[in-house]
Amino acid sequence: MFTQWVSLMAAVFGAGIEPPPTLAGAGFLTVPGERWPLTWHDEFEGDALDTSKWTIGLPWPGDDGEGRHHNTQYASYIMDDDVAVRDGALHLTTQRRDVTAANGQAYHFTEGLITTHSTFRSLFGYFEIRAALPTDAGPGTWPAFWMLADGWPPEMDVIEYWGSTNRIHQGTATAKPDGGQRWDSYHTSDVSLTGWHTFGLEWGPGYQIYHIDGHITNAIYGEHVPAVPHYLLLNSGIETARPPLPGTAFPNDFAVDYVRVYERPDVPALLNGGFESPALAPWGRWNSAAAVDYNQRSGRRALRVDGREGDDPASSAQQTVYGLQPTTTYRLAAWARVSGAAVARLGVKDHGGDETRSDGLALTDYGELSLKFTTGTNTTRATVYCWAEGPGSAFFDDVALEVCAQAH
Ligand SMILES: [Ca+2]
Repeated sequence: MFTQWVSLMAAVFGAGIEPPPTLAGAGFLTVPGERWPLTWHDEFEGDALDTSKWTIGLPWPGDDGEGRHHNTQYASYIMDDDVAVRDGALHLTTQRRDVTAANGQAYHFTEGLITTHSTFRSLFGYFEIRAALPTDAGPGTWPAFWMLADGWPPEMDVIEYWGSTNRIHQGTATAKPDGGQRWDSYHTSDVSLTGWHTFGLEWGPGYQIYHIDGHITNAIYGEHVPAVPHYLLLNSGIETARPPLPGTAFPNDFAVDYVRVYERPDVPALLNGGFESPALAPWGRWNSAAAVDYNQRSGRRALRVDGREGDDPASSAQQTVYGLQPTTTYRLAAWARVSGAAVARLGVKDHGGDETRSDGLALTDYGELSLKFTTGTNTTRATVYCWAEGPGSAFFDDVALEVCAQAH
């Protein structure tokens, strides 16, 4: 079935089609797609794996000592002949067959696994594959597109699929400060995964946003988000815990039409500055702060914060921006308007310098507030906030942070 699909897709899209040089038009990114250049990709044309890009086998010894078997979670042994390029796609196969490792351990299933461990790593970016999962094969399959750094964790799973439960995972494992691992995961068995789909990850300073077909599935924010280069892995696999049944179809294919990596433009990672996300994230919310669908300056929503009223405390929204350059001056700007006698206040703190504010008075229509601040010599973050002083409400929209100049 997949061979037919792939042949059809290759006829339609393959045969030397160049990938888009940018992500222009991709509306799901936090930075306009025009600004994301294609930096690394494999379209899997031709009839052989491009060994300038990929290496077969684990980049660590594994429990067989030769990088051909991960650990006891896997029932499959990695074989070169489970990796093939044909009809415009990569095919990572699993097979039911008996093989014996050099250390004498016998396995009853095989898989394909390739990595860019020795050839390519990226810090941040947008990573996407277009792939067909073996959804018709039955229980036991465990294909994945994932990313690792040296050591574990971190691990990022752009797509991980278990045939036993038709379940997927997209998410990131990181080390907890006090030991152990933290997983920021999205799991579902409720999406149709038959045929071809794109699976993507946007990754920048302090955030990661996972996608299926351009729809956000999992957004992770915070200082724990990895900030070291990662390499790519693709594998078909067989799991030990829920092994194949007699009816599981072999061989089966994890087919990958392409792998594309776009470089994230080096701009501050202030996110959701237009407050278009109803959940406000990654803005933290204090008291009655909310994304509202009126009084917006652009798009569909604005932020509303309320000043102190009687016993009700003032509300505010704040966001910590990671990945800034130390000793660098930034300009923070926002558009604000007020109702009642409220004062709209835009501010920045925790950036290694004095807390700085800009107040907006009597803004019956939207006006711009702005300020400049300089990060400290060892500070790569800043916390930005919007709040209201006095009775009434303030509305904020189109908050923006940009680098001004290197301080001298
Ligand atoms: Ca807006």
